[in-house]
Amino acid sequence: MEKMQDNQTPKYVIFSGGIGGAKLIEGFYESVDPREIAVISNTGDDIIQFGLRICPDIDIVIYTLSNMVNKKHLWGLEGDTFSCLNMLKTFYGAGADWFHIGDKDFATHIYRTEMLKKGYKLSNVIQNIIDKLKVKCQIFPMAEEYIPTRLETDLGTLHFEEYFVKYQTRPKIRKIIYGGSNDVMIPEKIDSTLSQCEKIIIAPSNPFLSIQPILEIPFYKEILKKNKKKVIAVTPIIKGRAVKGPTISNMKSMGLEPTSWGVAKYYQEFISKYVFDESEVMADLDIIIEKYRKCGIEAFPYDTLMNSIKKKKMLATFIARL
Ligand code: FO1
Repeated sequence: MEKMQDNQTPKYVIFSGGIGGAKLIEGFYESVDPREIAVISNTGDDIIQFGLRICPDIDIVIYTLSNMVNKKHLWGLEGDTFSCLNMLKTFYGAGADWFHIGDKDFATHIYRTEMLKKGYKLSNVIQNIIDKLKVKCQIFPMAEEYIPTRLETDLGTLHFEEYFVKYQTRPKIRKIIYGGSNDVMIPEKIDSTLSQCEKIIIAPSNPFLSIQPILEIPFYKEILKKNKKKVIAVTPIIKGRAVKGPTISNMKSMGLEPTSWGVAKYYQEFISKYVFDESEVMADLDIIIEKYRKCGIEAFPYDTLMNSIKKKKMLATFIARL
């Protein structure tokens, strides 16, 4: 492939949440020149623990691409220990360790928090961290500010991570309170990167809890609608089940059809292509394709279950060629 000039803008911009998005990003990262990739990451999961700024979705992508991620959980660092967290329980009480932060992981949060306190923008701090961890693609937070997603549930108003981790997604979500608004600061270069890239890919992340926090910032929804022609989404649902996480129950509580079709409808106003799982092609493929076409979406069946690096690369390569 042709050598990329450093000042060239990335070809592929991937909107991503945590683990599902990180798998597809890894597929791209291992298939094309990493400098052709830019990630726009949800930061609605961000949380302040023990006075430290944690960016779970960004860290999952960074640790995955630097091959440091915990291979079992797909978040946190491989081989991490938890002595610091155990000692913190002495001061904060037994329940203080509901969010498992490892000793090495603390280093990332300490460094990030210190840099933010010095006045650096989050996007600059992330750039610094990926330089130090030798990650070769660009990773942007969706906004410079701390704008966590909160959830109104039957247990009261919860931070996203309380819902997701502390209460293991058991609470019933009544309303999602997004932090995004017109007032947030979009990291520099994102506007030109989105305008000049070849493809914008909505990764197979939770549409409501990982992608919508980004879209709640009007700038993104508008620029996606304007560039609809180059927007491709990948289903996070295969045969009525999410690969991971509470997407199905979220869709039911939002009154949406909990299927890959339901997700495409949710994204309909700003996507022109959609990749759904080939295992769903039971009836006549033409009927399925026609159903999507009627909504202005060109749909493609493919193996979207990314349970090996080979399949992550195949899916990424398939998308890159659409
Ligand atoms: N996920 C969990 O299920 N349990 C945890 O204790 C946990 C800790 C954690 C610490 C740092 C970090 O960057 C991510 C962490 N995650 C944990 C993952 C995270 O909660 C979710 O995977 C994402 O927020 C969802 O995309």
